[in-house]
Amino acid sequence: MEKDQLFSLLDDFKIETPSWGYADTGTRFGKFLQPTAAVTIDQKLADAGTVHRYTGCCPTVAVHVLWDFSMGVDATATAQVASRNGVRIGAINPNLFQDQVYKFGSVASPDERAQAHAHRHVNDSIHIAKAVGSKLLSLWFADGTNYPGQDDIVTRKQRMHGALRQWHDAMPDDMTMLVEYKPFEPAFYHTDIADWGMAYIFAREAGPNAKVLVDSGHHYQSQNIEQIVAWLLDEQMLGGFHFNDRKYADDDLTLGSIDPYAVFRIFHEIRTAAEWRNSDVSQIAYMVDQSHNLKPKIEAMIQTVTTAQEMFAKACLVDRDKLRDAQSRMDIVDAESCLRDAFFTDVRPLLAEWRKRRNLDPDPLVAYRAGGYAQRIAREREAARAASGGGSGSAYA
Ligand code: AFD
Ligand code: MN
Ligand code: MN
Repeated sequence: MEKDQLFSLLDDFKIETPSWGYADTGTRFGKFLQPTAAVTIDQKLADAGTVHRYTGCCPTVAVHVLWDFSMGVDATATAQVASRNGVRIGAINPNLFQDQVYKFGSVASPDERAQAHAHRHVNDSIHIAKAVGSKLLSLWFADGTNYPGQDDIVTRKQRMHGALRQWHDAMPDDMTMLVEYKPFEPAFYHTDIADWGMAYIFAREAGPNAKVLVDSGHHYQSQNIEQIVAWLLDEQMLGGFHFNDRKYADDDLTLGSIDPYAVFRIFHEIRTAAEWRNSDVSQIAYMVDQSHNLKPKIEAMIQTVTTAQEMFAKACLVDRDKLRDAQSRMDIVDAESCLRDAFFTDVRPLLAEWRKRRNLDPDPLVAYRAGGYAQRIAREREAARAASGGGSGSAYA
């Protein structure tokens, strides 16, 4: 592949960062607070704007409605804050799992109050999306049960079908619904949207503007994620990704920190669909979904973003003419070598040149660290916490 062709593909490769990735989060065993952690949506958008300023490929920010839009606050004001930070609001994520009424689920719950609460919240979320110019309604449900017999699986399925159809039809025609799946957690026995097949059926049944969201951390260890991606691409049902990595379960490690080759193979399937089948891959929403427990949040976000660029660039370099020839000769080693040669190509010098041509520092992480942003916001946010009477969170500090 010619350098300019690669650079053009890199120009189009945009990755959305999540507002929640800049705030303090933890596990059910506790939270380790960071002095630079964002609290307000203004701080989250400032952090996201900083990541975009150094990487040049993160112009949009996914938001979580309950955490980022206080009731009664004009959503367009938040869109203006985003714009002042050089970014735009991206996917709108309703929160259908935190309120007490969701104890037995949201729309799949047998509790009609929960269903009504969820409908009100998603309709509010659609209004917010319209107000901020977002084209993506990204739905993840914690809905499920903890014990066999707790509720009827198919009755819950039907409740979910009804809600998704209703919300799909409530969206403007230029909005896309993303249906995300997750095999378990927080439900311990069954999750109502547990795998790609269920998400596919729910999206297909909801309507033409619904597609599947693949969260890379939401698969069992043995699952072949790139096969799922290839199938969804061929069915024109791949809406986008939540990028993260995991060694065992769920999704809070920086992308590629455990298995970068798996990330490369996902991008290889996307490039193959584009090059061999002329699939339109331009609308795939590449989004990060990770909430770094221990790493400094902005540094971890820059790591994930630059790793995604690196794996994508490697996948672009696969010699697919040579690959097709090797496959036609059923030469396994030659065919596999086409992928391995690309994967083991060090694309960092190419990425550095791509950045320099766009007046970006060749190494975003080094530039970010030298820029002093972390030190400044730590002082400002500590002062804000002190002024509001918020302590450090430790009994021994
Ligand atoms: C959690 C869920 C899911 C969802 C994300 C944002 O597992 O991935 O997309 O929160 O709501 O990670
Ligand atoms: Mn996710
Ligand atoms: Mn997750």
